[in-house]
Amino acid sequence: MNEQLGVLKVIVVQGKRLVIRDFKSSDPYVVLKLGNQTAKTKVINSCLNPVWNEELNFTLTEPLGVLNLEVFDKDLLKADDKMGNAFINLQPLVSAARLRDILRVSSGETTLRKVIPDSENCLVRESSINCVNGEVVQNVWLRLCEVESGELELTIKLITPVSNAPSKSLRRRRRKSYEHYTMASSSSSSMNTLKLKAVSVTNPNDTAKKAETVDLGNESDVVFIQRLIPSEQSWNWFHYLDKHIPWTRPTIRVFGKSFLQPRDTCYVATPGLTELSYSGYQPHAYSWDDYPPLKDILDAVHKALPGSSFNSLLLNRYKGGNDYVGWHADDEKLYGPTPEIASLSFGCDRDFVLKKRPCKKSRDGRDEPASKRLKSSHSDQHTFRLKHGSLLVMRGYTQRDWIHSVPKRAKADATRINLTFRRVF
Ligand SMILES: O=C(O)CCC(=O)C(=O)O
Repeated sequence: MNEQLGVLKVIVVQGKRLVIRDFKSSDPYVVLKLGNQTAKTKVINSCLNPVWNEELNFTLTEPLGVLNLEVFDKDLLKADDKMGNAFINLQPLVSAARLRDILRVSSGETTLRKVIPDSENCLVRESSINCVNGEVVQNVWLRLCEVESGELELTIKLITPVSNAPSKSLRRRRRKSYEHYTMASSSSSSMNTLKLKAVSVTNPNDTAKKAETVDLGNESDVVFIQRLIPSEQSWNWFHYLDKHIPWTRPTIRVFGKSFLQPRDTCYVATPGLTELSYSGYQPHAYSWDDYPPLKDILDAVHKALPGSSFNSLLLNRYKGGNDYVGWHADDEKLYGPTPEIASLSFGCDRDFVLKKRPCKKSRDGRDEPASKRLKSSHSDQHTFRLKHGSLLVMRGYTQRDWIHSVPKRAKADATRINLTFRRVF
């Protein structure tokens, strides 16, 4: 279940140099989206530099991801025209709020951190996150994408209670956090500035403590680490992958029929390995060097699983709850009889379901007679909630004896990216 964190207030202040979509001007309005919540400003007629100064509110739930916005030109007789879009990752705001609590800042104005333009946002220029009388506030100018020109000014306020005596859940969250801040404080009479250096540390001992092993019987098991990668790092990787990976949605063949695969995909492998092929589709193998952050992600997975040495990676992107992967096993010969498959998830939570194969295969791979088939029972199925930054590892004979799926989920309305690391022999 989502945990409520407070309120996000977004003031849509103004737009500049918006594009012309009607004869000489446009009638712009802004749509903001946070997870499954949407809010709109009013329409301002015939204006390319509109001033809205309109406040739109959202409920905060965890994980808090990205605020997306789109600008439209209102039309009466046809569909509204697009005037560009932009996004901003809210994680820096969340870590600034955490810092406000640690420092117990509740009055005056203090600069908590700076955010620079990068792949995490559409910032036109650097912006600071301040604590203003206890509220965490960021003023930003965002450049509109997929359009010739246009910028939008927003003031984003994170309203969460300032806790001098941190709540149980905050203490828990702090304990869980792997981020350590080093601070040097310099102050002026009206404003304090804290210089922050965020260092992300994955402590292997902590990781080991959080690992939960589910014994599936017959030399198969699953290891599950709910949060291997800290949230902010996970969002950085999510946005990099979402933007830079050459996603494709191939046509595959299942039971003799052609289908569009119900998710985007990409394959990365060390050169010279046996080629992967599934459901009549042979993906092109990109190199690890094509997308260098993949090597950092691979290192993090290797660190968490001592002794592992993965050399290939299948990436899947689920653009919403209608995207899914049906029942299957990763039992291709190129992975050997007892593959270790490590599955790392970013973005929207999704269920991962494992169930015992309806027909048990014997050790040498032949199907046993129908009389010996296992009856399906409740204990023959396990569901794992794969959260942002989680790692699930299937080991032993899991691919021979079990099948898995990520089913459709109407409520999963945001994007999820999953990386399955494998070793090809
Ligand atoms: O998205 C997931 O969690 C599972 C992906 C999967 O089953 C696969 O790549 O074989």
